[in-house]
Amino acid sequence: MSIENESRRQLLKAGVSAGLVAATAGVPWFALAQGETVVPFIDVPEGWAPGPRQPGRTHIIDTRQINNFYSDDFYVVQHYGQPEVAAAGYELKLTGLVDQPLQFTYEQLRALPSREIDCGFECGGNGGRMFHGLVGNARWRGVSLKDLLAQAGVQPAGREVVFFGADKGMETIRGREVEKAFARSLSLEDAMREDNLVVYEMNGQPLPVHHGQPVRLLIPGFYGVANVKWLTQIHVQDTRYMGRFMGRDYVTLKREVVGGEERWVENSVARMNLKSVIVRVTNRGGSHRIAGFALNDGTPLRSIEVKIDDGPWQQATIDPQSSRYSWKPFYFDWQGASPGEHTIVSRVTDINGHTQAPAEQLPERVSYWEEFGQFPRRIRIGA
Ligand SMILES: Nc1nc2c(c(=O)[nH]1)N[C@H]1C(S)=C(S)[C@@H](COP(=O)(O)O)O[C@H]1N2
Ligand SMILES: [Mo]
Repeated sequence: MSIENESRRQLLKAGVSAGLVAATAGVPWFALAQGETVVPFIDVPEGWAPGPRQPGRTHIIDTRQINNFYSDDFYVVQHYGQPEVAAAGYELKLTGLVDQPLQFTYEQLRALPSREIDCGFECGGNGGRMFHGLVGNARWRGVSLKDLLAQAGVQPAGREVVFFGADKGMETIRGREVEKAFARSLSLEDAMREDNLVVYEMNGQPLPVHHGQPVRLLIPGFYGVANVKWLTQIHVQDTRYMGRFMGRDYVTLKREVVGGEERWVENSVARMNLKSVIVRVTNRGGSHRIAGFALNDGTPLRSIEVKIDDGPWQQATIDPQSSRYSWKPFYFDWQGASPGEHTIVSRVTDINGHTQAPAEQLPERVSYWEEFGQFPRRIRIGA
């Protein structure tokens, strides 16, 4: 079975109905056809360009330029710089409330049974101000986190699993300057999910420095912040981990009704919200192709739809390479577009009937984390 057929099968299994998956596998919208031209967005300021990736820096991708299901250009975010952690001499420690603390060298990890998974994610801080460019999709290879934890034997008291990176920075906490490593945690239940991997390969290559060389965590369906890069220690404990990136940063603040009471609710950024964005419009002679991608926590999708001006919602086609945790590229062919300015927007619905809402209908959101409302785009069709 070809990779395309295999992922089409997985997508169907994941609940995306056959009619929504393009019949011709492997013909997504990424590569421009002969004579196909890009229609510029008028909501992108003239000259706006995020620029190339640079060592040690945040890297926003230009979502108009997405040209591959597997990102050649994958966003980069880190908070304490990019440490150089060589594979030679690397060690992953598994400590805490386990029967048998474990240590693995890079070679030992690579010798364990491994799995590949297609997984896309975005930064919890991704949003319209960078045209949703803190995003990427890749094929990852690594070993099962669950198997590592099982091998160590989590003791009954173990509740929380903390993942530490090799990168460290100074933090001022209640007036005291202390050195802290980047870390994130998961409940034991979340940590034991089948698809979580400790990965060492990305798109068939060893992880590059900026994506966590030599080893990182991959929690499919979660925002990027969960995927601890330069992973050196996994620690099982019986209390909640309260570090900066769990308890202070990457925390949303929303006005919500809690059991009948209106309250301001703070949440640690975790599972990705259901989201789609349009990133490109092209002129294909007879018609215009509106293209974008959707992301979510892995819940199977029911549909992705596109609306033009005040028209009806119309069914888009989902790239058949899509699978449960990958991004889901989509396109809609717009016939008879009239010259002039238009507003176009997409929305995604999952099998539970949850639909991506217009931003105005979402709860009041004070922080910029988790921007997942509908994202209308403006374009001008030439005469
Ligand atoms: N060790 C470490 N891991 C980290 C971070 C970090 O600062 N240090 N940043 C996190 C955040 S906020 C994001 S969005 C993703 C980005 O992953 P990428 O750079 O591979 O795209 O890495 C996560 N893992
Ligand atoms: Mo992030």
